Amino acid sequence: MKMIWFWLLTLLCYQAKSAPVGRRILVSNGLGQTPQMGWNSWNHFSRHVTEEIVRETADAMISTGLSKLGYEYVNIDDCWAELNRDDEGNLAANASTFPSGIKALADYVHSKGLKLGIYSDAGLQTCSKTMPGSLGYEEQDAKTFASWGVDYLKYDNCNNASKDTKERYQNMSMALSKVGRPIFYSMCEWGQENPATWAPKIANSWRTTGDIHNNWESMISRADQNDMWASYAGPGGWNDPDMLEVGNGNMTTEEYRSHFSIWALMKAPLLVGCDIRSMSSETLEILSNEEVINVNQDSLGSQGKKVSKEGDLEVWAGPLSNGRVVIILWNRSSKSAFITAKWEDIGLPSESVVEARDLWNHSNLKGSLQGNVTSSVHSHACKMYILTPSSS
Ligand SMILES: *[C@@H]1O[C@H](CO)[C@@H](O)[C@H](O)[C@H]1NC(C)=O
Ligand SMILES: *[C@@H]1O[C@H](CO)[C@@H](O)[C@H](O)[C@H]1NC(C)=O
Ligand SMILES: *[C@@H]1O[C@H](CO)[C@@H](O)[C@H](O)[C@H]1NC(C)=O
Ligand SMILES: *[C@@H]1O[C@H](CO)[C@@H](O)[C@H](O)[C@H]1NC(C)=O
Ligand SMILES: *[C@@H]1O[C@H](CO)[C@@H](O)[C@H](O)[C@H]1NC(C)=O
Ligand SMILES: CC(=O)N[C@H]1CO[C@H](CO)[C@@H](O)[C@@H]1O
Repeated sequence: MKMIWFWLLTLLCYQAKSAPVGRRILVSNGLGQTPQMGWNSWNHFSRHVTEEIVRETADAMISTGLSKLGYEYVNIDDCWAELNRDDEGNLAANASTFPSGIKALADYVHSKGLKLGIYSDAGLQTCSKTMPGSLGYEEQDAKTFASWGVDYLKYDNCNNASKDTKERYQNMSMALSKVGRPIFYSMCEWGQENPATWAPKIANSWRTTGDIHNNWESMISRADQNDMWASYAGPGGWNDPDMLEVGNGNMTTEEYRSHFSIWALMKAPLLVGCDIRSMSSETLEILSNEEVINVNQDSLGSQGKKVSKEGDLEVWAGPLSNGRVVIILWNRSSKSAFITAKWEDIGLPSESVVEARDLWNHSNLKGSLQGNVTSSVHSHACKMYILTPSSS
């Protein structure tokens, strides 16, 4: 009997590793059919999140129109709880920053038609060390989250007590599966043990990188690290190069546009990391580009990749539903340049004739194209097109 289980597990693992998208073995909560969209407190508020910020952010998701575009999760990151568990061993919200408690906050967020996310850690304490982790308390904490009406768990990797990583993440996955409420499971293991190869069975997304920082170098390095795992992503489970920095003010508008475009093409979670209560119109314009969001949320769920590179000139591409292809021409150098995408590099037959749609200019290129497309691209900027094969 033991032998049969061993065999079955080996077979499942092997299939998960080698199976193409569509036959992957997936976590059974049914969530994440497209990459998750929403907001998270960390990139802007760090340790200073409060229930007031979360409530006002939910309001702003509606008033800015972001919720209509698919942004739905409002996620609290680290530092929401008291340092110690209560008398019954339950996590308790910080009485001064979350005086109404998480249940009341979840009710409020739900009343807006949005979903509430929370944070914990697969260790003894969270990364800030101001609150307990869930290691050894997986079932109790999962039940607590469900009883509060939580819809999403980001699960960090600090203070691990030298316990096996896969087991730590798997135990929370099993605990979540037992609470009778679908809870999106976002693993934040920083890509240390190549989670793309084992996480699809237990989670809806998994970080492939360490934390992003609000600068160009950090952003492009997260994109490159995430790119390596493209073939493991698909409906139900996504690679996560970390949350968006768009709107946090240390990159240029063109750089933030590139950041958002590449995240969308990579089928990365689109979790806004700025203060949406007071964002600029430029930030809102980037975050609410519906044509780019549609690429991210495309039903095919295939992660686009870097397909060619000459120095700092890069072409990224990926298939979309209905035989379309999305491409990004990305100039990472310090001067503007012409960049060419060749059909042979982006998965189109050489004889294909296509129409091209510019997703940032919201216009169609004149005429049809065959063999390649070329455009001038400013320093650190990108051009993003959808190519649609002509019907004849
Ligand atoms: C709870 O919030 C207060 C007010 O911000 C803060 O001083 C305190 O350190 C927090 N407690 C924990 C355990 O983080
Ligand atoms: C636990 O954390 C330490 C320190 O960050 C790290 O060196 C070690 O690899 C981790 N072990 C596991 C099993 O995750
Ligand atoms: C995972 O859960 C099992 C069953 O409760 C337990 O025996 C094991 O120690 C847990 N593993 C870790 C790393 O906590
Ligand atoms: C802002 O960007 C600069 C240049 O890329 C970088 O050196 C700096 O660390 C960034 N600041 C923050 C807060 O990320
Ligand atoms: C944007 O589209 C218009 C046509 O709608 C075109 O005239 C213009 O050149 C385009 N600009 C860029 C930068 O592609
Ligand atoms: C013309 C020019 O300087 N373009 C830059 C954009 O990227 C290319 C690709 O390597 C660089 O060669 C150029 O420096």
